[in-house]
Amino acid sequence: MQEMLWLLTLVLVALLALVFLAVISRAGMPAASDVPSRTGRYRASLFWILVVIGVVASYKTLAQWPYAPESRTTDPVLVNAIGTQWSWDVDRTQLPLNKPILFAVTSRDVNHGFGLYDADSKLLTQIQAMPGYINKLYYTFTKPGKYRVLCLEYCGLIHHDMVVELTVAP
Ligand SMILES: [Cu+2]
Repeated sequence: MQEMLWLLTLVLVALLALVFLAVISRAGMPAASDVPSRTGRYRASLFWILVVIGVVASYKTLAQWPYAPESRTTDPVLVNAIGTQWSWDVDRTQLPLNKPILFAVTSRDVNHGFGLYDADSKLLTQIQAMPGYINKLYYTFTKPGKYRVLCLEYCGLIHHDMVVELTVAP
């Protein structure tokens, strides 16, 4: 398998090199045709349509990223969370409803991923837990119930055991 992939890579690299050589050999020649074609006429408008589609699609999809803007947050409830191989040390697991929470996240050893999940195991938000840094994650719970913090970054043998349960109540 490895051999076959290596040969395939060599063949593709050789083909790419041929394309480059063909382009280089034609450099400096006059353009094949300057007669405006149908696509040529609409090229500028097509370009701008693509730009608009790209901007709208980016805005729509990026807006769904699970990051709460810090500027909306006033007087948050502080929760310190420390990742260690292989557990979370969270100083507060009973959390209030509809109040901004500031998770101050760090690590004692290696990088971990602080992932906040709801009862249906849907990822709500996440941040890196890094030794030597305190990363701030703001989140406001709008539904009461059980939530879980899981490690999102593989950090060793018992990585899957890094779970802590949070309870949100009014
Ligand atoms: Cu971890």
